[in-house]
Amino acid sequence: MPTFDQITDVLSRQAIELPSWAFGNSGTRFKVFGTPGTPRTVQEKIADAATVHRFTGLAPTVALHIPWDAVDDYAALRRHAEDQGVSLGTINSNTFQDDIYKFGSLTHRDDAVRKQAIDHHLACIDVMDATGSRDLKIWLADGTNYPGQGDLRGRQDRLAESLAVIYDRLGPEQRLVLEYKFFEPAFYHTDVPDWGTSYAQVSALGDRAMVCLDTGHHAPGTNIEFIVMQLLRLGKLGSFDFNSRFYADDDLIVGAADPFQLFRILVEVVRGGGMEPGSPVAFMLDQCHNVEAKIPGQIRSVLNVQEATAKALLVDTAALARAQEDGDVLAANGILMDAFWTDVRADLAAWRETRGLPADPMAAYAASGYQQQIESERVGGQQAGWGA
Ligand code: PSV
Ligand code: MN
Ligand code: MN
Repeated sequence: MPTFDQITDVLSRQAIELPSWAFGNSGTRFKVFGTPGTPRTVQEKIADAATVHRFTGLAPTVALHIPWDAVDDYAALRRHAEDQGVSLGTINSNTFQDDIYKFGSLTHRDDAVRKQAIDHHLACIDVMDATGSRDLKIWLADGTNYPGQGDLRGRQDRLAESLAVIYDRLGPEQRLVLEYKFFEPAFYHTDVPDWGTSYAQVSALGDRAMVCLDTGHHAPGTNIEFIVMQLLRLGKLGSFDFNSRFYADDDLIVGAADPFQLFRILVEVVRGGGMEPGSPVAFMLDQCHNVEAKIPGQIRSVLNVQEATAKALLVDTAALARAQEDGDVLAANGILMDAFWTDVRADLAAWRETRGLPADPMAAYAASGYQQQIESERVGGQQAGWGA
């Protein structure tokens, strides 16, 4: 097994993007609980995200959601982020909350609605130009509830046409990532339900269109690490939305529900070159903190990813390859499990200190007074955007 010192180079390159919406109030269709200290503006969301980065060194960028985070002056917002020590990251489009999109957006049979949805994405690329963002992330709520409600084939063809217009507008350094989700809000069919559909659509566009894999967007029992392997093998894994789930798209803290699954995913990321310098894979969180404190929730999340990554890097790959070649099933499985069961927490804590970071970022945040300060300064925080 490699020593901890042998994996710190890779660990020091790790960057996990935070979603602005994780800092807003969120909930379910039953109730949105207000949390003291919740940001009132996008500037305050960025300040909270920058706080997570200050305590962990793991989260140098913040994803925005348009129009939830819309401002008049994106160049000024970019400067605000940089002043706080972070950059603006992925721009997320939103064609799922307006009445006009009731029957679809980029797939809509009415050209006028489709044009409005396309124009929204073009406006998002204008935002990216001003913020310096590389990625446009598209998740669509498009789908139908009843067999016969829509022409599945026609919707897929229109999706391809709409995406081509959007892709054409990207700058040479910009990318489009298309996220899939097997159901919800549509319950019969979803227009981008799985990695294969996303892969087919982005492959038709070009090199700078890739798949976004949200860990919460699969049917129970799906072997997600297999999908990770396949997309890396095909050179089309653009980004992760990390979260964890017990039932559906729960958006809980990554690594909370199934740390072993997170480890297995990261083993395939490492195996497929996803942690190497210049890798196209972007790591993001897509979570909501409905009942727990938001900033510590994000700190815990990025630490969970770091811990699982360390374990994945500790796999003795030479011994594993030998055991696989020998057909030694139990030895091979044992080698993987040895890495998973290795407790890396003390090594990570000591290593953080050598980098000028707190050994225990959760405790350091709790002792910092930041939470008390925002709770006294901020009154009337924002909702994340849905769940009311
Ligand atoms: C909806 O399922 C969703 O959670 C997708 O995962 C998106 O990434 C996110 O919303 C933000 O649009
Ligand atoms: Mn997502
Ligand atoms: Mn989701």
